[in-house]
Amino acid sequence: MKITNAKVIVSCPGRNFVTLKVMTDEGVFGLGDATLNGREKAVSICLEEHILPSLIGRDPANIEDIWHFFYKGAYWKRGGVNMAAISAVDTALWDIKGKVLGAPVYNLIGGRSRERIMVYAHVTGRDAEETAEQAKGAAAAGFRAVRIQSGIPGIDHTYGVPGGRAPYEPAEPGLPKEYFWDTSRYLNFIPKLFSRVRQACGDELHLLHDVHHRLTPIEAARLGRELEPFHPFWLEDPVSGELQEGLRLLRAHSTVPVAIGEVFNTMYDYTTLISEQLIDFIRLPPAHGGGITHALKTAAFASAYHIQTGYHGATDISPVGLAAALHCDLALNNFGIQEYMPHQEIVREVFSWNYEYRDGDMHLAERPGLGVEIDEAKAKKYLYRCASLPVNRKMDGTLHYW
Ligand code: CS2
Ligand code: MG
Repeated sequence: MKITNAKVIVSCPGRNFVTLKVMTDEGVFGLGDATLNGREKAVSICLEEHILPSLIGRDPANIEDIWHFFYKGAYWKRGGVNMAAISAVDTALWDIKGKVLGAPVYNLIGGRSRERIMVYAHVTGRDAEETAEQAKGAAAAGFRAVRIQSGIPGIDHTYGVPGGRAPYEPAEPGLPKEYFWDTSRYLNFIPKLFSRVRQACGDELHLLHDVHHRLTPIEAARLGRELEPFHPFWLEDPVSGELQEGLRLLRAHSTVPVAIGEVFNTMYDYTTLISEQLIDFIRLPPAHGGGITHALKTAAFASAYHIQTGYHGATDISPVGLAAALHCDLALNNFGIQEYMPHQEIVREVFSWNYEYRDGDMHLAERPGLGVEIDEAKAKKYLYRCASLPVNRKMDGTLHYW
């Protein structure tokens, strides 16, 4: 069997997605998600100019060898753009293998380890009261885990909290907007938010919170310690993960579980974090972390240290990327939880998929390969639109982490 052709499909049904389609001489084709929010064109050029010419002619069965050809062969290893491109190739090859063997991908990587995949929903409100109401609503709708984000008194705009009632979409039209941030107001408010939500929802609902890299290690330690009485399921990205040793400080002062890695791109970004047991959940999803092949290795490395998966699943991961994560979620013993942020309805015009949300869990139907299709004619109708993630400044204008 040979790869005869491959193409990159850039489409914007409500938001930008980059999808790789790899075709073979036997008519079987595979899909991979190459979306890198705000850097979509960089990945599509990387694929078209630097990767696909060397992919054509290879046997799609040899996934491991092809992975190493593009990883080691690039010389410039790692990096978000290169790894998003490799991830897409790898995912498409697993899709092809599943279709050739007539098996869902999860059956090729160990089979079902569980019946269903617990997900967490995004819950946001303009203040603690509204967030608590929304969390109650999500629990009533069946969610057993919710990520709570809220407007913060004294800060005009808070990440992930939409202005109106429309669902939040990461990336806004045009160039990056600039928002303002105040750590001290944030730190004073978040324990109150948790207290209010616990009061409204009781003890059983799992509560998660995304700090979005904005604290220093000692600030994160304070937050972790103050949130302990509300037993969060996790604190996400409390500190920017480039400083892996920084997490030691948080660990020394708090038992709050920590999730890190949605902006990472290989297992090597995790070496200190995992080997010193400084975190509890890995967030790097197959779509950005070297595809299914490298996700399995990262998860195996984590499992030796009792660390679980909690893959990034915001809407900038396409249905193809989310399906790749769900196959791993079903198969991996050290699965923890999966982020679930439903795509806009319009996305269904371009993609169809085999997963379904029911009662707090995701369920995967038994279909060969990944189980996701793309309608290329429809995809062409939605042209790429420039959209960006915002940037974040402290009140005095200093550029801060976003
Ligand atoms: C967030 C995302 O889902 C999350 O945890 O951090 O909204 C993230 O900011 C975007 O996916 C970035 O592309
Ligand atoms: Mg996050």
